[in-house]
Amino acid sequence: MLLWTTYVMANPDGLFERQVIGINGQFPPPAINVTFNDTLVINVVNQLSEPMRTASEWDLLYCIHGHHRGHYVDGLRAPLIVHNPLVPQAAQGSGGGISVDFQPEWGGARAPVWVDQPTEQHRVPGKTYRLRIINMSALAMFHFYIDGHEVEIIEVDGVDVEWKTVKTFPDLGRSTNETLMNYYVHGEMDPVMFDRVPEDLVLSVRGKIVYNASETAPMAPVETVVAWPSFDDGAELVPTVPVETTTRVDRQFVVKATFQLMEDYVNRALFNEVPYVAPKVPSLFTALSMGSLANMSEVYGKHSNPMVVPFGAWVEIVIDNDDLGTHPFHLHGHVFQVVERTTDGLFDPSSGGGGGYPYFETTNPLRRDTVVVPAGTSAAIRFRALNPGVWFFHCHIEWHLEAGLAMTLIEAPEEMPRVLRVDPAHYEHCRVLGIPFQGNAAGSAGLDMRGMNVGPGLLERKFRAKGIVALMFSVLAAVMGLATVVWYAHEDEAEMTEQARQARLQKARQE
Ligand SMILES: [Cu+2]
Repeated sequence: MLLWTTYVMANPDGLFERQVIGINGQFPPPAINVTFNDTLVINVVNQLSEPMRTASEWDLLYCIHGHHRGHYVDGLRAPLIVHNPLVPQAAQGSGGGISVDFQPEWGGARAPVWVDQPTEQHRVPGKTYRLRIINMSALAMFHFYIDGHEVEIIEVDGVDVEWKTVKTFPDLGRSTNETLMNYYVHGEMDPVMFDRVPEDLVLSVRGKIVYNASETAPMAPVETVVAWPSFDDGAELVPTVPVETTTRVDRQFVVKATFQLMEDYVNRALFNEVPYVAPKVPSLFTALSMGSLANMSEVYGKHSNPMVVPFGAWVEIVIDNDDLGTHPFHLHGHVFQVVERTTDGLFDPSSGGGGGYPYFETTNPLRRDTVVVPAGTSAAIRFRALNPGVWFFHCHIEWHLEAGLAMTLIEAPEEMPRVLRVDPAHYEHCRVLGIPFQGNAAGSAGLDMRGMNVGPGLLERKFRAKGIVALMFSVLAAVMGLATVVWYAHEDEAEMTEQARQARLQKARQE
C-alpha cells in the first residue's frame, strides 16, 4: 500500500478552511481495510515540508497515526480495520464506522464533528449492526449513545470481550419492524479536561439512524443524560479468550504522572518528575549499537524516561495519576493486562499484597492497549516481555504527550541485534535529517552522557537554589527571594495554567 502524505485545505469543523494533513490528497484520511493474517506493508511518501513519524496500533479496530510534533492533530490519523473472515458478515452489519473528533485549538473551533462517516446511516430494523468507534480527538473524551437502542460492547482495543450491555431502555427496546421512527446517535463531548469551557462551545454532535426514509418519518424522543454513569472496564469486561497470566512479576516500575510548572515557566507533564525529551540518538539505535551496555538504563539518558526489561520477564507498570485530570495511558507494541486499579488514592507499597491493593482479577484480566486512569488513582498493567524493541509509553492526549508525559520501554535489548533488521533507508533518513544513529543518548561511547538532551528542571528547585545563594550574600536579598516565592505561591493557579497554555500556543505558532 502506498500512501502519499500531502497538505490539503479542509474545513474540518465547519468554521473556516485551514491547512491539514491528508493522504493521497484526501481529508480526512480514508480508513485502511485489511483481512486477518494479511501482512500490511505501508510505504509512505512524505510530501510535507517537514519530517514525519508514524506509529500504528493493530486492533481489530485500530488507529494509525503520527505523533511527531502534533501531526496527529493536523489530521495524520486514520482508522485501520482488520476484518476477520471467521466473523459472519451479518454480525459485521454493513460495517458502519464512526470517528468523533474535536479540535479545541483549531483556531476557535467550537463544535465536535463526525469525521469519516455520513451523519445519516440507513439501517434495516431488527438487524444487529457492528459500529466501530474511534475517538480521534486530541484532548476531549466523548460519551456515545443511541436513542432508543441497546448498545453492547463486544470488542475493546482489538480484544473480543463477552457482550456487555451498557445501555438499555426497555420502554423503547431494540429497533423493531413496528417502529419506523428514526433515531439520533449522540456524541457528547465531556468538557472535564478543559481548564475553561468557552461559553459558545457546542458539546454535542448528532448523527441519525434512518429506518424510514420518508420525509415525514418521526424522530424518536431525544434522550438526555444528566449524569454519566461510571464504568470500570477492567471490572466489567471479560475477554472471550483467556491468555497466560502470572501472580509474580520480575520487574515492577512505579511511575507517577504529574503536571508541574518548570523553571522555564511552562507547565509540563512529568513521569517521576522528568518531562520526556527525545534523546539525540533515537533509543532504538542506542540499543542496537551499545553492545553489552544496552541493558543499562543510563545509556538511554534520564530524560527519555527509560524502562529496560530483559526478554521473557513479566513486567508490571503501576501508574499513579497524581494529577487533577483523567489520563489515557497507552503502550505501543503490546496488549497488556489491566490487573489492578484503585478507586481512591495512589499506589501504596506498604499496604502489602501483590501491588499494594487487592487484585480484582488475575485469571482472565481485561487486555487493552490503553488504560484510563482517573485523577488521584492508580492502575497496574502487566505484560510479558516477548517483543524486542523500543516502545513508547505515553498519555494518549496529544497535548499531554507534547508536554512530556511519556516514557520509553526498552524491551529485550540483548535480543535486538539478532531479531531486528533496520531498513537502510532509516539510516539514510537520519543522515539527511542530521540525526546521529550510534552511541548512547548523547551520541557518545560508554557512559559519557555529556551533551545529552535535557529538559527544564522543576521551578521549585530553582527557587530553592536561588534562596541558598541569596542567604549567602545578604539577608535583605533573601527576604526578597522569599517574597518572590510567596508571590508565586499566591498567584491564581488557573491563571498560571492559562499562562502556560498561552505560552504553549505561542511556541506552537512559532515552530
Ligand atoms: Cu494526559
